[in-house]
Amino acid sequence: MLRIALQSKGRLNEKSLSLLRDAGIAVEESDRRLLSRSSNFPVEILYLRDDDIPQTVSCGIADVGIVGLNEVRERGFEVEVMQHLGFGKCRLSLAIPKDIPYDGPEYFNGKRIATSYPGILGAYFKEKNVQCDIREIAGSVEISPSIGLADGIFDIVSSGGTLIQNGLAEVEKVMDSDAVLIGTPGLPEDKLSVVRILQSRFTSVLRSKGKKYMLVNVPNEKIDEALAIIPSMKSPTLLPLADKGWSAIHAVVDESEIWDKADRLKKIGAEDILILSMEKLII
Ligand code: PRT
Ligand code: ZN
Repeated sequence: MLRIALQSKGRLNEKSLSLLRDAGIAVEESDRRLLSRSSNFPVEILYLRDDDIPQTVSCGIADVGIVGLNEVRERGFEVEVMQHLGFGKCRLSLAIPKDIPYDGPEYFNGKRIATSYPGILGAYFKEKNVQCDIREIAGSVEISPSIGLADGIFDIVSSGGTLIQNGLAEVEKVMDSDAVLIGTPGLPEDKLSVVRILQSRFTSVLRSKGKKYMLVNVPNEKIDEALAIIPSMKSPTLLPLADKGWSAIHAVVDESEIWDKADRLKKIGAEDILILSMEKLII
């Protein structure tokens, strides 16, 4: 039985559960006790605050966990980062009041910076050889400059809206973060084999995101041109139609490119372009 730690509530909770469900692992919504077992896969889920996940995984109380890379780096516990999961994307940045001129990290020498991430910030300033007064605070970091508690902040930024609302400008990005799958270093082989299945299912789920299945009928003499427009993951499927002289191409394409490809295919004489949702892409 593999034990996986997830955030109990908060920004990563719902997406972590969705990822497990999309990977075919039954997790009961109503069953949000501290520890619950999947009915169809050998995992049990331990629900924790995200702050506690790196340590719990590092010492082996949970075998794996899903948490923001920022928390992993801040806590500094020894864990293996096994897979980037692509959700919970954000960055950790330094920001100062927007009207103050900024000329590089040396600006922060002698300044007071409020943050909930003193570990990451301390390491960054050490590398830049900047001496700064780091003030650790637990929440509402973004209001610290306006109430005179700090000269700047170091915090999570996603859209940037919170900084703008508080009259701050982002001046240095220190790290990018997303949700990651972490594991206890040196997991035994029986657990690793379950982790590998989990990772391969996650990869399939992540690969199918933003993809569509395209079917298009083309005159045979235009097949080469059509194939150049729809490069596929592997070679696209080509099937003859009952109507001689025509073939159907089936291919997986990025959703963002659908309209552009459809317009170009129509221009070369393609017809009946059908776009279907793709639920899974198992490789
Ligand atoms: O209760 P628990 O301790 O488990 O949760 P938490 O309150 O500590 O964390 P939570 O749930 O807020 O965030 C969990 C993780 O989500 C973070 O550690 C990041 O890895 C990730 N994440 C992604 C974010 C954001 N985006 C985000 N925008 N975490 C926080 N924010 C906050 C940020 O602190 C700031 O206040 O959103 C604001 C900025 O957003 P924008 O869009 O205005 O720039
Ligand atoms: Zn937290």
